[in-house]
Amino acid sequence: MITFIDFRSDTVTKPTDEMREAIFHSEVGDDIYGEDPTMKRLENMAADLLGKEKALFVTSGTQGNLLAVLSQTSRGDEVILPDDSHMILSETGTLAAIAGVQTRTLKTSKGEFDNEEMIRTLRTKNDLHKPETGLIGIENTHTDSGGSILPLEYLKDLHEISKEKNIPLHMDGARIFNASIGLGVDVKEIAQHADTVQFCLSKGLGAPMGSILTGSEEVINRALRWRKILGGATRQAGIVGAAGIVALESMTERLKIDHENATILAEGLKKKNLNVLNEEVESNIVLLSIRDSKLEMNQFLNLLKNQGLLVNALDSERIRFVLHHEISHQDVFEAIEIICSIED
Ligand code: TLP
Repeated sequence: MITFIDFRSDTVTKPTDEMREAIFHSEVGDDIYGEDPTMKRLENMAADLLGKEKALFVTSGTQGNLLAVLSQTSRGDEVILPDDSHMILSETGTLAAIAGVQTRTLKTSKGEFDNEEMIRTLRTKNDLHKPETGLIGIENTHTDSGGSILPLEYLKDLHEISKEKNIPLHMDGARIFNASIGLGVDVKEIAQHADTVQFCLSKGLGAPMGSILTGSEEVINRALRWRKILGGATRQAGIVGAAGIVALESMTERLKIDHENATILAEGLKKKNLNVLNEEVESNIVLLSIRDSKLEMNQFLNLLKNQGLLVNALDSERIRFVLHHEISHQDVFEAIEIICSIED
């Protein structure tokens, strides 16, 4: 049987033995009655880590982002997002389908808006014809540019602009811990520059499911009601919360290994003159362009798969490699050999 090295995503990671042990021993109660001690511990721990008043466990990153919009905007508002953000490209149109907001996209440079353009774009005047800007969204790390990290100075400036206009700033921080490790700063330092932050337990941190939405007590209380409306409230939630606690306690520091492996992969491919799109690897994602290959994307992916490598294509030209704790140094060297052999 072929064993695959799975670069498709960090979402494919399975719970560690320590997580399974914690799940087995977790103390649970009915979370809708507010009686699940493990879930309370996870939410308090997450709020403390991010320096926010309150945190809420949600079933997925998509749900966390949607709740951030539902609890901070009104129907008919516009939400400004990067044109290549996950909230625009890969959340099945939730903002239109459920939140009833109008999305307005702007081009970014590696996830960074042009702040001058942002100032011109925000609509706060009470003009009967125009939607009001209800929220600005950013993504950190920014997947589509290869896991780039938004600089702290940039975040500070953008948050100043949003505060001045009284428009909330939401960070889709699905991989905010990768950003924190990449910058070498506490995650609080990043989270302080957004009003709400969603992060995923189920990606590089390895938990089997769940994300966390953090923010002010007022906003998170609204999100709690919306989560119930969406059918996202659960009962003995500590069963999964227990794995989330292990993820926060023992899986954040090791992300630096994934970043190192991503750098080794990118450098290895560059050495063989393959077209790596990351100028510099900032976190755990490497993008490879096959624009100049004689092979079509499907052929390329099938050849990789036949040799034991699973990857995802972002589009017809770009392949995404995501590093995670189930991919070792040795796997990376093996992968470089396989990828290069396909282009030979
Ligand atoms: N991203 C997944 C897939 O949906 C593509 C992946 O493999 O990268 N924000 C960002 C930046 C994300 O990358 C993702 C998931 C989400 C939000 C949504 O999280 P989930 O899948 O838990 O709803």
